[in-house]
Amino acid sequence: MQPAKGFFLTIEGSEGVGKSTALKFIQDYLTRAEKKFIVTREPGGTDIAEKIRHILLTPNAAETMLPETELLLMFACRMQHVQQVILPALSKGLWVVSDRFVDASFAYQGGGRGIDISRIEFLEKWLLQGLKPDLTLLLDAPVQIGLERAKHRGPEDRIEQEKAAFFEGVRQGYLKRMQQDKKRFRLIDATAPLETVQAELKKILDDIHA
Ligand code: Z5A
Repeated sequence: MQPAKGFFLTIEGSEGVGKSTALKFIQDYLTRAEKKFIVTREPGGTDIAEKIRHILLTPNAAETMLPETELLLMFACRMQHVQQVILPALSKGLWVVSDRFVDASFAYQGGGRGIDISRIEFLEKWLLQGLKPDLTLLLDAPVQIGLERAKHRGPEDRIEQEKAAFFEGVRQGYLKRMQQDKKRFRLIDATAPLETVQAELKKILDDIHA
């Protein structure tokens, strides 16, 4: 499943680290650079995947979603997303910029929920068959800073309602995943002022672009 063309860029990080803000910056950069690109997200990115996203993120007082259900639904979304959106775009030579991808399952369902990593690796191997982002930007900040920033948004979704300990597991899950694939990841200090974060993003993009 390894496409020959295009560039696959993913943005990851725990709650409130500034992914959406970074994504907007990257989008503006690529537009100015006259790159052909699409911006997409997980969970979501296709009609079916967006419907599953709704199930995943809507709080449900009547029934608790099991961690395994959550993991499998994340991969169900991903399968649709990869086949319907990511691979076709990469094969046309486009940049694909995705707000989260498979690393989020290792961080949230692995680090956060405590699902054995080998189970997630099995799904990754089976369903993605070697597809990996060319570059993953990991925005990292201590959990309290992220939660503080996220406070100022609207009502919390089902996963956002989790406690700080869950997000600490998520953060550690991301850092562990990065250690296993250092060449693919770029760690960005999300506690830095916005201008510093954006200057770093610009430098990374300039380097790819060069
Ligand atoms: N999930 C999962 O569990 N497993 C999976 O496999 C996948 C996903 C793929 C949906 O993700 C949920 O699905 C998510 C993970 C889970 N659950 N959670 N939590 P999402 O990406 O749609 O939602 P999100 O994580 O809640 O991200 P977000 O809403 O996009 O937040 P953000 O992008 O990180 O933050 P932001 O809105 O850009 O920034 C927050 C605030 O901080 C905002 O006011 C900014 O102006 C401010 N900000 C940003 N940067 C800075 C700096 N540098 N300094 C100061 N202030 C800043």
